[in-house]
Amino acid sequence: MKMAIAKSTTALSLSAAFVLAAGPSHAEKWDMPMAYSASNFHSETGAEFAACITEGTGGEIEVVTHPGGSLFAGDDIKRAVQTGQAPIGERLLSSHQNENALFGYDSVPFLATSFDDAEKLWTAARPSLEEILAEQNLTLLYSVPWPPQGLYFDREVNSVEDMEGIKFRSYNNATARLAELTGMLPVSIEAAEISQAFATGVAESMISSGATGYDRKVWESLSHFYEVDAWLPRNYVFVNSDVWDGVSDANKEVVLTCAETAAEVGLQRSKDYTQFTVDGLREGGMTVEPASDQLKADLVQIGATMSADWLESAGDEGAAVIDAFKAAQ
Ligand code: PCA
Repeated sequence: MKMAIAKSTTALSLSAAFVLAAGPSHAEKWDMPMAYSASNFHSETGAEFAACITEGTGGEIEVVTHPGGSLFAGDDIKRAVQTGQAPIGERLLSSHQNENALFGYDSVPFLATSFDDAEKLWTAARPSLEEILAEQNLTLLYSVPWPPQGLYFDREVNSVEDMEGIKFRSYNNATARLAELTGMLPVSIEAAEISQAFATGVAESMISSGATGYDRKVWESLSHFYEVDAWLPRNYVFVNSDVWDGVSDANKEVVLTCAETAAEVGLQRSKDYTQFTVDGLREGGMTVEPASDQLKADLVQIGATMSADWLESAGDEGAAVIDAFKAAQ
């Protein structure tokens, strides 16, 4: 019996070796750095996208995802792909707002506060963003929104006055500006690091989705989540344009089809996870409720300032995006 098993194992490994040796002649491995935890819905969608390409190209392009900032930290992913250190990657689009204001189009407070509007705004902004990315040697493949952004605190907060002096975790320019305008103290921290930042008191609050709070179990340190629906920022997946140019037409078709599916599946997941994760925060012991009327009114005022700031920095191109979005409503 033992012999038979040993024999068949050898036969198996031999045939596996044969398959490998006889595999596609132009096989390429694409490492795909991602910033968010493996269990996050963007990462799950990315893993399916990767498998779709590997399967669809018959292994000619094998995409391997590296979630949680394990290959490159979130902030380094775009540069890594631009310079060819990684062929493909995923990043939060608005984290590039300091390079070009247009990247922050999705973090303008109260401009698009529902999934439908976020898609319309994305459709309006996409051509300009693709152009900017192309100039940076990057080709956009797909993009998926995060759920609506709400405010997390380690205490009850009913007005902007209550926020004075609170340490606020920011993830892009807009969130840092929000902290400034509300009298809070911004500290920039990647999602992968926030559990520790909250546990050690480096940060005491943030604006983010229910999904990120749930992923990072923030109820261990924070107590309140206010559903503000300020905006729906997006992640995007992009490939180095030189690498992309080298892909055969047939494989490009596979990648683009997988990308289209990922965008649809990711959007649906984002919608489904909105309620699921907000319920999860509640189950974790947090108080989850809409912002008070006072807080809402205060935030609308701050939002108006931030919108004006953004329009000023994004110029004509930014104004054209807003016009196209309004026309689509
Ligand atoms: N989660 C990401 C960005 C937006 C979101 O909902 C984060 O907090 O880093």
